[in-house]
Amino acid sequence: MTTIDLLVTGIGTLLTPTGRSARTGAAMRQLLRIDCAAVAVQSGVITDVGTEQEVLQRLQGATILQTLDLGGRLVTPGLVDPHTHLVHAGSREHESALKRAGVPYLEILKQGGGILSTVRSTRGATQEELLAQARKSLDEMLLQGVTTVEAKSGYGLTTEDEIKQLQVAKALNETHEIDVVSTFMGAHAIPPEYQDDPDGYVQLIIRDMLPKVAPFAEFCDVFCEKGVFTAEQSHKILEAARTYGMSAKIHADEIEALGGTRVAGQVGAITAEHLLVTGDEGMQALHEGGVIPVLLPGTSFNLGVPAAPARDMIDRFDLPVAIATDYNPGSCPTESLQLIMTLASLHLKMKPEEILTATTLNAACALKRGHQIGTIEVGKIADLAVFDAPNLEYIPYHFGINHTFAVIKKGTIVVWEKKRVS
Ligand code: IZC
Ligand code: ZN
Repeated sequence: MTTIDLLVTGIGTLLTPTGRSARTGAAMRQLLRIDCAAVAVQSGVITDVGTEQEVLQRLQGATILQTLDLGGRLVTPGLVDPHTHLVHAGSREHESALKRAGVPYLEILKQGGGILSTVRSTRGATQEELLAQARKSLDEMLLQGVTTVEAKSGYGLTTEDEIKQLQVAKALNETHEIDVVSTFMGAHAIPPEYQDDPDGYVQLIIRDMLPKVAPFAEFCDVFCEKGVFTAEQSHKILEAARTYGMSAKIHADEIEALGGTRVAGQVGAITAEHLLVTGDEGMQALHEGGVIPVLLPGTSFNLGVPAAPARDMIDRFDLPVAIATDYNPGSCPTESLQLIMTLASLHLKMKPEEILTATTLNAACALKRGHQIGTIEVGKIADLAVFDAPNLEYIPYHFGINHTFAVIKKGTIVVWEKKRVS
């Protein structure tokens, strides 16, 4: 006889993209909508989805261990945040006055601040301190309905300190409700010790870091940017990372377009991220390379620069856009994916359905997890976000507050009435 661990009923409206691969262009707007829905879960996996009537009919005779009535609320897949710099020490509010005075992001970095300021704090922190700070951020994210997060290293910039960050991400993945996916980003800045020998640092990454971090990281990312890593250096690092089994990601075209989108295609990168100044040629390269653009509208908002050309990516280049917070202590100090959804609406001009796909299925595919999460379908992991909102459009529209009422992670209720219950 069938045993159902959790039967979720009273779903006013269930909204989800469908499938296992990223939705491109106009298909980003195609959602499955079921009113008066129910979802059945067994061992953390979705075993049935449909109208409440259909599901109850199919479950006749089954043993149902727990029923949860959502009182007519809106349900989507658990949100996925596919670009964060989660593990770090300290913060950078002391640079706010410089920014207000018009000193550009790359100039602050050149003067030894920015990323390098966070590198100093992170090198000086213990694993316990890093863990405590990152855990607080994950707690915030979970309350917002986020069930999977990517975490990049890149504030250590020595083999030992990069491993320290990655070990913290691993420990969080093992102990926190949120799934944490690790990316090695030793190529985030040139450390002070290599200021006069950037190629020497690239060699250190390739020869020493990559083999040692490989067991801790699924992805390798490079900040391809003026004064940071060139397209050629990025290409070398990402090619080498692939030989250690890491998939490629690249920070491309954040401030200047150096050809990172081309590199993404050449190395078979899963994603290219930021893309604030990407032109037609870059978008074509992403299209031809099958690369997912991960857009970060919180960063352009906070840096006071124009947002990424999301409409061109969706309408003209048929790309599968994903969006993320870019949570980090400098260019985007927020854990709030719901604020980012608002910015995606206001600045990227994305439609509510596109925003949902970009923060669920496409974000899951940006982490190579489209077969496991990102939609509410039979066979996928039961990660659900429950919103106190009359409709999907309301979530980005009514901004600056948390609309998440409940969160179900792997079939377990972890947030209820906006509070942690796990
Ligand atoms: O700490 O500034 N862009 N890396 C590349 C960042 C932003 C994070 C930071
Ligand atoms: Zn980033």
